[in-house]
Amino acid sequence: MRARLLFVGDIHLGRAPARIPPALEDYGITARSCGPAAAWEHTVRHAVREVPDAVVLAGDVVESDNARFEAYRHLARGVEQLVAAGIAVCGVTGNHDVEALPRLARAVDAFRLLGAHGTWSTHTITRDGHPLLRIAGWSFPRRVHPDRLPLDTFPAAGDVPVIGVAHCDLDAAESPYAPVSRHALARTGAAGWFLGHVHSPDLVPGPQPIGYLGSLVGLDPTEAGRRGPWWVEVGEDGRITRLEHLPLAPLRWEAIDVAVDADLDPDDLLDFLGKAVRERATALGAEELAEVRVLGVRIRLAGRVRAHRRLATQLAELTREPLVIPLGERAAFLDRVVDDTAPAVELGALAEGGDPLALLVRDLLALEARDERGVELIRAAAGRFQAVANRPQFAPCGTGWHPDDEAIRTLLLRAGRRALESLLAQRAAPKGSQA
Ligand SMILES: [Mn+2]
Repeated sequence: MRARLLFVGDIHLGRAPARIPPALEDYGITARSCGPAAAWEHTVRHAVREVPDAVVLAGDVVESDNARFEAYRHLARGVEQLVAAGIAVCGVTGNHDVEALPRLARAVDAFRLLGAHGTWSTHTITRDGHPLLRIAGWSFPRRVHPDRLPLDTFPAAGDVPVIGVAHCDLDAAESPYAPVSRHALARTGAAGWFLGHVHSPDLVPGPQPIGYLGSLVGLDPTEAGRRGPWWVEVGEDGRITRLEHLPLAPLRWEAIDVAVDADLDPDDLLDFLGKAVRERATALGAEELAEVRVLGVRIRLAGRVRAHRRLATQLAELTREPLVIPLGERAAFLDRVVDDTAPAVELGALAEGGDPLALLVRDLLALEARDERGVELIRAAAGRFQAVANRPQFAPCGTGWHPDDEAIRTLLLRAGRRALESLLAQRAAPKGSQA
């Protein structure tokens, strides 16, 4: 084998993961203790145990150039531990750490900053003085870089194979963050490309892996699924022979879709949600969760429920405070429960006539069927949403709100079903037959 490497994506040391409930403190867990610093510690510990030829950082290692001193100290200490274990450490800057990472390189002698000033440079893995593999990196020279990643100067493979590392925006030509196409990266002839910037990991094993390493730990509920560094092995033929995503993050986010039975009793909701979380933990398995201290879960409930109205009330009641669910030596919490359930009524029968209920039902059916009328409703709503989002008082919020058609459809269905139930309840009130 030519080389064993550990690649690390966006760490963002100095940022605390969002939405960690204070109630977890009873389990000894805080946003800080399960965040980037802890994920970095797990990564360093793993590397010291396995002793790869190099640990390679793909940028956005620290959250910002003026990140608290503590973030910088965590980073420097980890690098020193790696170097003391005989492991080379190199990396490139991302858009978040254009100054902080070069500062680290000046302070910690053994840390090799690759691609300073936007010019490619390489770290060479050697054995008995012979070069075996080069890691070629490019660093963000400034916080934004609307020009393409400069591949025309990429140091292509010569005597030994090359692996590329950069912080960049794949297949997003208009991006201000060093845009580059996957195709252009493939043409460099590198054995693989390991990238920072986008926080969803998307590398897959193959003859020439190219993709994002992802965040080292999920920084908010949208960063769901496995998180951690990537173990990479390069064979004698210069090809990548092993590519493995190691689940070393102490915090893991999961998004779960749960189909609800029509007979669900809202009084059993707490047990029902707890069961869904425990089932997910079991499905993930002990190995996948070995390093996970806390599991943050979003649940989406779907299906038709007879006691739908009571379910909605119960849900609002239950989720006022985040629910913490003990899971052996770790804890899970419900970050949010999204209620996409619908009342168990036969809509077709209610669609006749010209009363408000029938009009509403016809719109709901149109949205469900995504027919011409449904599309028209989505278009109309999109215009209304946009008008609100464009109001000047929302300008400080930044890039604006641009929901896609499917998101608008979901919002309309949710609101429409709620209105439907209110109308049904009013109609049925004298008989008291509605849940
Ligand atoms: Mn990042």
